[in-house]
This record gives sequence, structure tokens and C-alpha cells, in this order.
Amino acid sequence: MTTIKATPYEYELPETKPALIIIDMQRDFVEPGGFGSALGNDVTPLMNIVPTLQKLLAVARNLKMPIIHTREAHLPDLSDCPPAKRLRGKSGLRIGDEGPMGRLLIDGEPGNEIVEPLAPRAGEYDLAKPGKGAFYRTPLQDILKALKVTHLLITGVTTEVCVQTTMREANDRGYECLLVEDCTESYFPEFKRATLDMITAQGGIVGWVAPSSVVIPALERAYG
Ligand code: C5J
Repeated sequence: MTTIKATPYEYELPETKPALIIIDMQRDFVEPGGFGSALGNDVTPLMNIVPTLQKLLAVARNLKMPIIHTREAHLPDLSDCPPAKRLRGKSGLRIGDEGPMGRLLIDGEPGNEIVEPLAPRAGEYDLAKPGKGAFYRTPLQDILKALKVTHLLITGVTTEVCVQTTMREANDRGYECLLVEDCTESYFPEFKRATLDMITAQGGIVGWVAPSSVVIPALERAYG
């Protein structure tokens, strides 16, 4: 049994390999001109995790772990985007409006693609999700069941929105989740810190947190 030295205590790696879940590393959130910057955010911190995530992704590929990418994406006719979501806020640009990288948060638009260094490869899952959580109106649970996956390594953006929502959804469905702390980021450093604390408080009420420097060698020991 290999364990990862995590917070709040050791995370046990199971016999069946965990899945690497990469949440919404799409140009919409990570590059200037996308949805994230249209909301007034500085996207630089999100772009800064790409090299670290790329290393973890390379290890997961090498170890033949299941890899699941998600994108926050709506249908071009916006039939899966509730008005309450589209109209929220005072931003000039809304979901579905034309931005410099095409229509914001719309499946198939250039801005909706995953950033090139993390682009999905053949054999990996690339799920469009209309909500914050990756289980909502996606085949994620069926995919994990078919693969007999019980443990999830969670990464991506943003920590307190789609990442945390997904981790809570996964927790309610019985998955053992570990958030890789240097492979997730927020536009708000204090929100990231608070999310890590919320996840691990009360004996890991939502799950575990550990850095990639600890996760990677443990995966290599367990499955290499
Ligand atoms: C947001 C996300 N922040 N991927 N989406 O709206 O976290």
C-alpha cells in the first residue's frame, strides 16, 4: 500500500489507478481576452500553473492513468445555459457573446479549447460541462464506474468555483479525492487558501490536499 503524505493525513493509493481530473484549463479562463478576463480578472496566476500541471499530466500519461479533462461549455443555442447564469453580473460581455477568441464559453469556439500544453490526447476524456460541477449533466460518473475508479486526483481552475464544486459532488458520490495544490489556482489567492482549508478541515470533510512534489513520486512508486 502506497500512501501520499497529505493534509490532513495520509492518502492511501488504491490498487485501481486513480483518475486525473483536469478542470476547465481552457483559454476562456486562462488567457487574456477570455471569459475570465471579461469578468475583470487578471488571468496570469492561472496561466502560471500550466507547467506544473503539464508535469503531472506527463506522469499520469506515462503511468496509463485515466485522464479526464473538462471544459465549462454551453451549446451554441444556449439551451443549456439558464438565464440566471447568463445574465448574472454587470459585465459588458456575457456567455455566448462574441469575444476576441470567439463566443464566450461556447463549445467548439477557439476560446473554449484547452490550452495547448495540456491539450487532450487520443484515449483521454474531454467533457463539456454546462455547470460548475463536472458531474452535472455529463457522463463523468458512468465513465468512472466503467473504469472502476474510486480515487480522484483533482486539478484545474478555479479552485473555489468549478474545482471545489466538483470535489464536493465527487465526495457526495463516494469518491476519495485529493486536490493537488500547486495544480489548481484562483483569481483570488485568499479564496484558494480558504478552499484548501475548507476541504481539509474537520478530518478532511471534503478530501485531501498535497503538492505535486509529493504526489508524483508516490504515483511512480505505486504504479510505475
Ligand atoms: C468559473 C470555473 N470560475 N471553471 N468557472 O466560473 O471555475
